[in-house]
Amino acid sequence: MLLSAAIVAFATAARVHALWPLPRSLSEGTTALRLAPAFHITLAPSVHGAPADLYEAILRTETQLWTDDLGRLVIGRGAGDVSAFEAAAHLSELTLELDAGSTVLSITEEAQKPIEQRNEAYTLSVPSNGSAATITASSTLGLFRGLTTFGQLWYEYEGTVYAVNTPVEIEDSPAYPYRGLLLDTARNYFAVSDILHTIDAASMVKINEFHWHVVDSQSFPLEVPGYTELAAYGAYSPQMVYTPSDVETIISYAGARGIDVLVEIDTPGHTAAFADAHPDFVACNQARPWADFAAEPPAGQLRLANDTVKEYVAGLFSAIAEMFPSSMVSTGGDEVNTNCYDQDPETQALLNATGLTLESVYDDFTAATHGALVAAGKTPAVWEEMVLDWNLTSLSNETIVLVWISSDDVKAVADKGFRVIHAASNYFYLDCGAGGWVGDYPAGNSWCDPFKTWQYSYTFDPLANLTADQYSLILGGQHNLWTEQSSPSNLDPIVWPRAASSAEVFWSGAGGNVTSALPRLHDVSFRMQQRGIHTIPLQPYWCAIRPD
Ligand code: CP6
Repeated sequence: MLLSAAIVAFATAARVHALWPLPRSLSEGTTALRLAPAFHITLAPSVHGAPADLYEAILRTETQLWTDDLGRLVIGRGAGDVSAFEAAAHLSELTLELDAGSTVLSITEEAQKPIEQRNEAYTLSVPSNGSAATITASSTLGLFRGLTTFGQLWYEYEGTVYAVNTPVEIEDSPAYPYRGLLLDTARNYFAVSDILHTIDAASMVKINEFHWHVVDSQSFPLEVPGYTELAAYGAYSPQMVYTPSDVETIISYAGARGIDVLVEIDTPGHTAAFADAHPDFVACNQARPWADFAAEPPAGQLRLANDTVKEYVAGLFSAIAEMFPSSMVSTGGDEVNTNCYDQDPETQALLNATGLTLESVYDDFTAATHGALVAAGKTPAVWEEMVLDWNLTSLSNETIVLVWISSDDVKAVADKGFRVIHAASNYFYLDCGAGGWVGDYPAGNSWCDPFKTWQYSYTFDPLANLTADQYSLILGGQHNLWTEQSSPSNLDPIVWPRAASSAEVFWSGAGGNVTSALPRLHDVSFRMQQRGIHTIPLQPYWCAIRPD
């Protein structure tokens, strides 16, 4: 009797394990295993001189194993039998091992490597008889991804920690090297703690890039050494500023969790906030009606025909390159409004005096900003208009292009030979971020209506419409939170767990099945809640704990 009860409970539980993103190769059994009270994670001699961030990740994992209480999913609605788990073999050790010949760098250093050099692959083996589990990889970043997966195997119930699906054999590596999340901190301000909290959640689903859209027309909350007047005048308040030390905190917190920070200083559009410190730098500053000059109020774009402005902005990017260790920096380039420059007497006077076109001064401006980045060893990233709407010869083939207007535009960007990040509004916008203006009523915002469910982005095919020789141009993708109508109040619920859907698409590849993903996503959501992330429910609780 006891045996059959145990089998029922384990079979039930095996279907709700919380692996997310799904490993690329997974074999699992139906035997329960119990974590020994003295369980600990050890390092093989190959991980000599292990970096501090790996030790910290081990300690966090050890703690979370005992504190993530997902027991209700196993025991849910009284279907399980706790005593059956208590008879299981005890696991007392997990060993982390680096492949022979691997260099031991920190997780942070590995995560900040150029995108094509990152190595996130690992194998994980958990025998069912209680002998040591192992994670092997050829980088500490791979070991870290393996630790994240290992943590997802366990459920805690009243002080006892169980896995329900051993033996487990996993061989895993991402389908795409870039799996991001964009947060806009310019429309509404987010405290450093909100950002760290979001990084914690992102790391749980193996997101590896925090795309920080830090400044925009409404505010300039970034204190940049040598350019401190921009935040001094352009931030919402002296409290709503990210200091260099805040930035370091965010970068190192993210790095230790396998996440690189791609900062964006959006130029030459979306720059009205520069005018607070430098009114002479900005064309059509606060011009009305704003909709004639900009996508959002307040209007204002950098006077890119002016050499002083161009050199200032190039210098700003050099300073940004020093602040951020990532190999990539975004210069923006979206939604540049031509009318703003057509109506700006200074820009028109400069164009008339030199005989240059707007397009060619935009080219010079880009050559200067991207030149500053390349001189600092960075790869520029831009929004799609830079390659599709403007005929800029200054864009090098190395430039990484983020597609936002529509996923249909990916093909055209790839046809030009550029590498692409999927960020399209028709799949990956978490809200109608550009909405909220009085004039939008009652039309709504056609860009990103309707609300995108996790199922919708989950069924996205990153390679749709492309030829096989273009596949390698697709670096990955990201969900995006623009924050015209978001703040710390709704940050967690608007992002989580929906952003986990793209994290799985770009780790596991296309073709995921929403029906089998649903119980796993319930578990992601519950595990996030255990760690203080206020996720939205996917369904009534009844569905999440239902034993069938
Ligand atoms: N801000 C910036 C935005 C948007 C973009 N850039 C945006 C545009 C349309 C929608 C949502 C957001 N708010 N700087 C486009 C990349 Cl629907």
